[in-house]
Amino acid sequence: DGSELTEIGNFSDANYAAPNDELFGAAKGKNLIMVSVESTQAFVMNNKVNGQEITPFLNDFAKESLNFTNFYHQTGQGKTSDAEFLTENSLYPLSRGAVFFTHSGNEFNSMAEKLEENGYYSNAMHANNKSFWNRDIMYDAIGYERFYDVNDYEVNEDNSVNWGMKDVPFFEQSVGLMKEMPQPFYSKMITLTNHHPFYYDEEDKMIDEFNSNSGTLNRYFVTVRYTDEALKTFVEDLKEAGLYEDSVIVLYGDHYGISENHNEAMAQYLGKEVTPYVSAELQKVPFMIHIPGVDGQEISTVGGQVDVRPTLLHLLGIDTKGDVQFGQDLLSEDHENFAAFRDGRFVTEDYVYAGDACWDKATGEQTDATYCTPYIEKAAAELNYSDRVIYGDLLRFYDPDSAIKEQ
Ligand code: GP9
Ligand code: MN
Repeated sequence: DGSELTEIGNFSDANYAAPNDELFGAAKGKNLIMVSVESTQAFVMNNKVNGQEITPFLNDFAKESLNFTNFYHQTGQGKTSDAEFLTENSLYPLSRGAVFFTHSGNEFNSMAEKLEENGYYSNAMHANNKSFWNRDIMYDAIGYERFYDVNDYEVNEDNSVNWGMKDVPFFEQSVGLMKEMPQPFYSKMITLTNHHPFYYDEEDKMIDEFNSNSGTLNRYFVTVRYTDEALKTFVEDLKEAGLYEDSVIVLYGDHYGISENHNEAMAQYLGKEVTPYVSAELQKVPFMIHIPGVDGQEISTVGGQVDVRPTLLHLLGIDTKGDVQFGQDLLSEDHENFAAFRDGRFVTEDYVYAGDACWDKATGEQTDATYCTPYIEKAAAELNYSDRVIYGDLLRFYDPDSAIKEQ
């Protein structure tokens, strides 16, 4: 009931990290373009395969952005949809199944809704069947005013590969749609080409495959490189359309592309054994925020997708105090270095908890379990409170003007 929300609201309020004075509102009034970059892990950045750069565009763009270099995905079985859920709501996804399917009738207090209250036209853009991941239903609960799905794009055999429309034409046509949108707008976009099994057209191959016993990993580099190029053309198109200077561009990797089934090939690529520690570190995904007129900066705070909502809203000058959320503004001085994975693993400033062991980040070796012990409870508490919000549909009791806000 409502009192359960009060208890959880108190937990959430105690967790609130006040905005950074300098950066609060640094992007006020700008369009927000957030791209969920399919299956892109952080290890490909500033890295090469066969001597060739894998993400030349991202590497450059990161330098002009607030670039978060210790940022982890926190998804479960709901994959892309879990990443969407995390970033919109600052709630964790579920330990089993996809919350997009199981709780699409719930009420939420999404970033999209908050932006609408602040005059934004909110929409999602993804050139796939609208019912994939139950998006057509869940997007109503999240509150997007419009979902530009496959039917809003011109998709044909020539501009498709693997799962569907290629990223380059997707971005190109999306900019065409953006030109017609009322401003400021919030567009959440989802790429598709760099998706397992990472099939590509020969004409889109810009670097050579890796050479290991995993065709999946071998091809992955080629499709990541393609998506990197697509992002480059996207930014060029935004400039041409006159939208670039008025828009904040946010890129995040949704989840891993290379599962542990490919550890042997991954070890060959990395040149080291994939221990539970390395495996956890491989869950880092890119996260960068480009704000016109704001200098690039590397931010090494440990965080995850649950932190995206408060971070972005604060940059846009919208406070999140009193909101029921489990993330913290990554730019806040009060942000705690912490990222809980959905499966109980976690990362702190100095330690990684994985494979039921505590690992010292300084050495990459196992260390005394007691260093991790206090955080085991913290991770469990956050996940548990978040689960209760979802299972009890507790946000139906949330009233932004109620006492919860004042506590
Ligand atoms: C499908 C796309 C892929 O529309 O978002 O989903 P995934 O398999 O990565 O969860
Ligand atoms: Mn995905």
